[in-house]
Amino acid sequence: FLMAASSAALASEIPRIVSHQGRHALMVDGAPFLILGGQAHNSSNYPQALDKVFAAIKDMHANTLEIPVAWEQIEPVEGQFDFSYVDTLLKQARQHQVRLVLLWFGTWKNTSPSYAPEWVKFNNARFPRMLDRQGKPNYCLSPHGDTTLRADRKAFVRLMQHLKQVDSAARTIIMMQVENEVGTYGYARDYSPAAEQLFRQPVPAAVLAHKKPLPERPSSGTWQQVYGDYAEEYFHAYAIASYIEEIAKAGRAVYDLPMYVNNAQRDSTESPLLPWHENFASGGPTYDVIDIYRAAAPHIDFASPDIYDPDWKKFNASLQHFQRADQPLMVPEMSNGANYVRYLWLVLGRGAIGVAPFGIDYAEYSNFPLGHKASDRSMVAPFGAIYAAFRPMQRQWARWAYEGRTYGVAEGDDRQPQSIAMKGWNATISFREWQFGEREYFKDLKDTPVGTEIPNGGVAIAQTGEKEFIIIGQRARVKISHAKGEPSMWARVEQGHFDASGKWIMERNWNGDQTDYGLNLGATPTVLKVTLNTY
Ligand code: N0T
Repeated sequence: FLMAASSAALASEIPRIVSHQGRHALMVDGAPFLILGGQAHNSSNYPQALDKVFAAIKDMHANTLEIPVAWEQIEPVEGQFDFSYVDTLLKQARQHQVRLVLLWFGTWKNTSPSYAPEWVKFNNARFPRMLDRQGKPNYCLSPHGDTTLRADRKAFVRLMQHLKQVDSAARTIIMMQVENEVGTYGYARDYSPAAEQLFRQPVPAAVLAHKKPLPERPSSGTWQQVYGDYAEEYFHAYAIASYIEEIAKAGRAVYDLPMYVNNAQRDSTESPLLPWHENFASGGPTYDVIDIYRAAAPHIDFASPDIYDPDWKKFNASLQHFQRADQPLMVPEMSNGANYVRYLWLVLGRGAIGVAPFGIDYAEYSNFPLGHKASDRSMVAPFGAIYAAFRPMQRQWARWAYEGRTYGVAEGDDRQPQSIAMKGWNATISFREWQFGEREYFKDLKDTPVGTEIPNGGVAIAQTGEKEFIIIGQRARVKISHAKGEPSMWARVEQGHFDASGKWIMERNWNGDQTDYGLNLGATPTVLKVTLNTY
């Protein structure tokens, strides 16, 4: 009886982010949870559109749906709120046993006020747009508009009040994204009189504490004095982050769900890092200003990258930038293209709290060339095969990630082998190998394995013991050797899965051809429980 009572108490625990020694976990129902997510299209936030969303989410074996809630739909008339869509969404998500991450499309959706109600987006007098250097309004609402902030905050608070009322028991909603891909295209900052006045003030101490002044610059002073050519971007980031903080803080005071922001990135490999030059949305949470967001928005748990560049080096660099001791890594959007499937192994292996390809939705829309040309099952299935393998052990995986036991690789654009240094052991992952033999045995063989035309291999490894590993992957060869060079061999290589109670169920034991040339994972994502020993 006591155990039943305590697990019931745990089941209604509110989701939250926990951190320990620079690693992080998203706690859902009292235990680490791995978001195997998919994001719906932008206009699927209506009851009639949900069937096509949930059908795709189901085929994907996703455990979480990310979907917008638009300001224009919950407050179409000022002061009159309508949560009927949210209620339908919740009901269907529960029927499908899928959790929700709600995306608040408020003042900014990809920098634009398109999702703000009409009474907001066409009233420049009440809800000021940013002004350019000539004093002309541009498309983007100003982060210095107090009335805009108060109106957005009021709507968001009403939403959180409603969510608290209808979801405190079930906890179907596990996280909130506040706004979407904020920043401003084409302008470094607002040049309105209010903004000008603030730009000439000293940089706030909280910012200075997080974001170092440029070399050979004064340690305090105005934005220009401290940050030079970067001042305008940093100032605008601070303004937007502070605005978002007010919204998140007020929302969390009502219902304290984890909250985050997402980012349409700048080039993650640009070196040296150049000042903003119209090459990305200024003021958004790009990696170079995460510190400013940390300083200005303590009620935002993390900033996260939306990844739409398939370049392997850039993808890796993005993850490195956003995975930090002071915030968890999550990829709330990445392209649903076939050349991104491999990145699930990398993201999940690196210990992210979650990932969600974008456009997991059978609405007939394709954002090609960002994403897949198709919008049917053929787009979803490759992601779904991986989620299906992870899903039975998502709780274990999230815990291993929190404990720092996990590693991941995605096949590179160069198709070359990669190595992973684990505790006491090194893994080498190679791609496009035949499953039998070593390359040098068959030097003249020109054939390449079927299904490897594009880079689509990957592996994630959890080191679950001193000599024990859970290996999950596809289209890759894994070899593990002792870090200090002692001779070793496989003790056991069990293929299997975890059952609902978390018990390992062996399906077969790999040996002979299946282990003599490394562990050759095929096209179907496979889970292995591996032990090695030295002799
Ligand atoms: C994303 C999505 C949706 C040349 C694009 C990515 C989503 C938003 N924006 O389908 O609109 O709501 O967050 C912008 C990426 C631009 C990259 C251009 C590369």
